[in-house]
Amino acid sequence: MLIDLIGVPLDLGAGRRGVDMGPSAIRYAGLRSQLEELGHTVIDRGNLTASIAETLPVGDLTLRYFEPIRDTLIQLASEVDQSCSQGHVPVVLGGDHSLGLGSVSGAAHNRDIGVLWIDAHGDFNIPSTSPSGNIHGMPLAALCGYGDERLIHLSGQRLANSMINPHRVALVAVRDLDPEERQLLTEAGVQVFATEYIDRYGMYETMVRAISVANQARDGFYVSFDLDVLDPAVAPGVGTPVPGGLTYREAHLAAELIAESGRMIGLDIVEVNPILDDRNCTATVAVEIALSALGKRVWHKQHPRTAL
Ligand code: EXY
Ligand code: MN
Ligand code: MN
Repeated sequence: MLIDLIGVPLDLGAGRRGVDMGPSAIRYAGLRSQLEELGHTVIDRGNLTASIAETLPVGDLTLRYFEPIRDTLIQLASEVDQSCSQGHVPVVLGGDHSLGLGSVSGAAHNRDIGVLWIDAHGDFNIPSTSPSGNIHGMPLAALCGYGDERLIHLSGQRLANSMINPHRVALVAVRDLDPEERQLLTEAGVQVFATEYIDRYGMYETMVRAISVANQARDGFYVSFDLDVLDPAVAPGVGTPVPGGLTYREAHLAAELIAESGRMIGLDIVEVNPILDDRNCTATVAVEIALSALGKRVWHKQHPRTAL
């Protein structure tokens, strides 16, 4: 596989500083060398430019830092689109989750894709339902056509063909939704696999179903993985931790099943916050999960009883 690493040192979409250092932390944890050991060819495309909060006005309080975020997301969409067009797999290192609007828009440009959004949160707010005005709580809604026009049409024409069909979106391991965000998810028809679903049916069954939702799209699916989906005991270095998250093994099983499907066209690894982390352990887990999603196995290359 040809893998493009794209760093996005952006934290303007989050409520607290620090995730802008995520790309460095993830690189430092050895992503590139371990991907190469797996046999992949890796091109590190460096970091995109992102502004820093101290130099900017917040702007509209219901869509905080919209303009500088948009500037970064337009760059990102174009990089991801290019990477996919070349038949490469873009791996986007965040950065706050507002970047998912750019990466998935780029992957979806003139392509029919589904989305696996693996996150403690729904990221399905619109400005009028958001309790914070933070754009990292809104990207999935915007991708599905909900919310402020400025977010939905990031750069007008160029991304006009990038809308995601919400029926091809699976939200996995969510456990913190705002009341109106919940209503919007229902209205849109997103398939929500909340933590209680995982408790009942297990991670294997949950992922088989979630993948089958995203996999209905013609050109495969994009995976946007927010580290706060893990339990804070495993991944403490995130800005918005929520108790009751995935175990280390559940997250790996999810990643392994994604790899086995052979249909992932790109991957985001977001919300790693080195300031809040414990000796870079969250970035280290992020790297391990990315490796599993890109084919790393302890032993079985293809488990005999898995048919996806
Ligand atoms: N739902 C809350 C909000 O919209 O402000 C929290 C969103 C956190 C989003 C995180 C990173 O996935
Ligand atoms: Mn998120
Ligand atoms: Mn989250």
